[in-house]
Amino acid sequence: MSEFFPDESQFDPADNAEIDLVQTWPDGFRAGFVAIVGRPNAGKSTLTNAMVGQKVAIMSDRPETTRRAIRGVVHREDGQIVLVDTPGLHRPRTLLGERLNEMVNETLADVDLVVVCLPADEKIGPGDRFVTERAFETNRPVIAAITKRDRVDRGTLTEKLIAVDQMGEWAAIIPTSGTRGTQVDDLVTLLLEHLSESPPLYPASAVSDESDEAMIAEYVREAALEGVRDELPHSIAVVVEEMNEKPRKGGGTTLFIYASMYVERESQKSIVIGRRGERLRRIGSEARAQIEERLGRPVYLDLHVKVAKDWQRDPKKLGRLGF
Ligand SMILES: Nc1nc2c(ncn2[C@@H]2O[C@H](COP(=O)(O)OP(=O)(O)OP(=O)(O)O)[C@@H](O)[C@H]2O)c(=O)[nH]1
Ligand SMILES: [Mg+2]
Repeated sequence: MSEFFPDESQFDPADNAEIDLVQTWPDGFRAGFVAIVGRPNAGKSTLTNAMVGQKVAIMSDRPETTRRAIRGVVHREDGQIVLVDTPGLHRPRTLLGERLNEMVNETLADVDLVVVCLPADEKIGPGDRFVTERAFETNRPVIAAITKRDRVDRGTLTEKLIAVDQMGEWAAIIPTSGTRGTQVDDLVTLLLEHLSESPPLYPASAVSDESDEAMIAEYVREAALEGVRDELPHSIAVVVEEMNEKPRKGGGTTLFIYASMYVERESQKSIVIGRRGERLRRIGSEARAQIEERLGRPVYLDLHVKVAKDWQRDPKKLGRLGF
């Protein structure tokens, strides 16, 4: 057993009750940062959540759902993996798109290992080759995860494995299904094998480094993405403006959350709100259910839809929306 304990000389013994940094780990423990990359919609966030065993990143069938590098921590007795789920690497059409790609490149510059997600049910395209090249340029080991394997038969999977094998010098190739959990533990084992011995990087209780506010905004956006088409998914951004506690009748408190949902045009606003506000109400109740589950307490969610004209192309507005 190795042990980490803060240098006692720095502490007054009376403060010992404050120390919550004691961590021990077995010999041979491994830890490191792993980037999860791939083109939009490849199944990166679904795979990340499956490995973490908890939802740290929102998922949707709309491309470019993930807009930040989201860290999720996998804890095992023999190691700890900090997964960094990234936005889908793509040919940018807006300033937002450029910033998302920059986030992927920054993540790639800073990890120990890279996983490239390649969906089993789609042919390898220029987008996949582009991401794969970026991954190999890191000079780190690169593992290919063939995602969504539940969507194809054995024959198709075999063809895919052969095609992927020819793309480069992979450290390993593994077919997975994030939704079914197929080979997800095997992927974790594989990742640990390619990481070096290291003390844990995060406390044993850490699952994600996302703040509650950031996660709340993401849950709202996820609910809003459902059922919208064309350019609208890209145009939606959500910001939590304010959160405060108010006493509840009969004791306890309710958390009041005030969030704004931004779209780029007036016409999009009416689509998001829906007939007689029906759609907005559905978004609100879906998001609220998820927020309550995450926070383990009742919340009141106040959602406003606002227009920030062409925010995806406007540096100032992007800044205000956190990009
Ligand atoms: N059947 C099946 N569907 C999957 C699997 N993994 C992901 N999906 C679906 O594929 C879509 C995209 O999944 P995400 O995990 O959001 O993809 P992503 O790569 O994170 O996408 P971006 O963040 O937009 O780049 C969603 O509708 C998922 O439900 C899988 O293993 N099996
Ligand atoms: Mg994603």
